[in-house]
Amino acid sequence: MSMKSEVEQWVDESARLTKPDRIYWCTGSAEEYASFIGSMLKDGTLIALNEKTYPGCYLHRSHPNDVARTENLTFICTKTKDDAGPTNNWMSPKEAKEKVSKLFNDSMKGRTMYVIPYLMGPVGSPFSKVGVEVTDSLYVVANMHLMTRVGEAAMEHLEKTHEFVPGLHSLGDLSPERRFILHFPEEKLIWSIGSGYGGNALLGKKCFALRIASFMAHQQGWMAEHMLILGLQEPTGHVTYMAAAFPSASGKTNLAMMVSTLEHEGYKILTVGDDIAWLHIDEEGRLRAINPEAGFFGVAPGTSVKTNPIAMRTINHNTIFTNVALTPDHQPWWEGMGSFPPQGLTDWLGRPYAESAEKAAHPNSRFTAPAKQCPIISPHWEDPKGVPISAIIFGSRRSAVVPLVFQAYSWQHGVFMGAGMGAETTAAATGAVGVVRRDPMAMLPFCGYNMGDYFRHWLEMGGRIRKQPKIFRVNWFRKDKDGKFLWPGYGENIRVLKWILERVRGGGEAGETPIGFVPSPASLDTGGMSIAPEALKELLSIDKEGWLKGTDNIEEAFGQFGDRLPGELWEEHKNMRQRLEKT
Ligand code: SAT
Ligand code: MN
Repeated sequence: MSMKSEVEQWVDESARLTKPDRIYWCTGSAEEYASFIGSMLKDGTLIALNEKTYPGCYLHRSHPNDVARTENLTFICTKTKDDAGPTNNWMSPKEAKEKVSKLFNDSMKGRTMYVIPYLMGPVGSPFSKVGVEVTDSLYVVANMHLMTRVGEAAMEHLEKTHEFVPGLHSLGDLSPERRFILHFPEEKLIWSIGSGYGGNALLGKKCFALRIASFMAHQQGWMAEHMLILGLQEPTGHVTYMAAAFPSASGKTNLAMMVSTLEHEGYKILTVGDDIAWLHIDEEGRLRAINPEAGFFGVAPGTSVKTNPIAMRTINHNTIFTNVALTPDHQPWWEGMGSFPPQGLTDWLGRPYAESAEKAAHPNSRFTAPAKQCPIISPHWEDPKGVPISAIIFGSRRSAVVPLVFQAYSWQHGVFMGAGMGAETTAAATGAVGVVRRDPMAMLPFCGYNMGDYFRHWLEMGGRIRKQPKIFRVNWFRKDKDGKFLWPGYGENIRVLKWILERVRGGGEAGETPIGFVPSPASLDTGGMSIAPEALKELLSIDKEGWLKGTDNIEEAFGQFGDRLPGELWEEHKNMRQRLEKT
């Protein structure tokens, strides 16, 4: 059977279940996109933005109960619960299908089913993979157009690789009671119903490119990670690539598009990706990364000409905004955009904005924009081979304890550092914000299998990589006792990347501490920036009590995995505690 007919067969099967009135096969063309936008403008799904200042831009207001990923309704449906592991919600494949097929039954009656063949990864790359999403949401289709490569590119890749990941999506009735995001990694299948929001509904993103892909990567000897990819260009013109894992809504897009404050010295950033990296080992034993996505689905609030001018230039044309506020002259507006809320502002719910009210834009409001619009996109962002990675960075929001930057002693120590990472929660998922939880490698909500096995996979990959990237931990978010950020962040983060670059080269000064190599204040290039010496000292200080408490939290988190946690990580844990107790 041809691959086309295999896809057709699965589409037929999905249609028998959901009973759409019509089936439409997406081609991915610009005309198709324009006609979908036209229908959504007509039925009110989209509002056109100011044609002069935001040409080709639209606003979508999602259902008020459907504004973020819902981790409590997200399941990994492996045959055994142990294979999903203690950090994932689990349902048996049989139970999941029985329960949720009832919800899919007739769910597309009166609607059109759109079939979206899409490619994750550059055209012609041996690492790219095909997905086919069927959905009854035109908003999802339009976003997939921006975030992936839809149509011909996918079908051609499919004929060569004979493999696709099917994803069935329906809005259902948008009720959280009947919302399920299900992954069947063993059969490489995704089912999602009851949500139209980003990570729940654009199935190429978190569902495929992270949860299903991480499972495949474990089987096949590569890695799918929640990482941005950037190139750091230095005065000689040489570019060093780094991959950095941060939880959602913790500044990955800002870091990936940073305008360096050392640009006058010749240090600048090139963007390869802002959210996901697929990493493979090449013939020379180097780790190489591709960005599987073709667009950015970034957090709007806090994005401004000051914090991320590159994003502002990326998203002022051909962009879909979701749940931002609207000015009377139809421009998007959000908190932290750098202007006061204008008179006559409409909030994300479509109500007149009152100063007294909560936020005008939802804290997790988003922009969807094509990556090729980014003014500093790397010339290699679509290189089929990917870019060679010299440094891996783990970061998260931590208002205390964790220094600005430090380096792991070894790959194994770096895996321990990532595995034990604590992070303050954000608005990207429903639930409390600002609570510290363990978020290993920023993958807690995205690992499609037992995280104990995932840590083992990281260790094994390290053994196979001959030219190992150096591993670092960063924290831009440490605060002083008055609750003020100690580090200015944004473009000044280049100074931290510069130290990382020096360390990669075998230079850069650092002291051995219980937690790793920490730079002395003098070894960070702070020339021309205003930072108080005391602030810098505090940023690089080791809070012994805080770290000892952290090791207790890590012990508890590791304990959940029982004998699936690699002994090497317990060893690292023991060593760190001993080093801390000795100081
Ligand atoms: O999950 S999304 O892809 O919608 C965004 C995020 O939370 O990282
Ligand atoms: Mn993300």
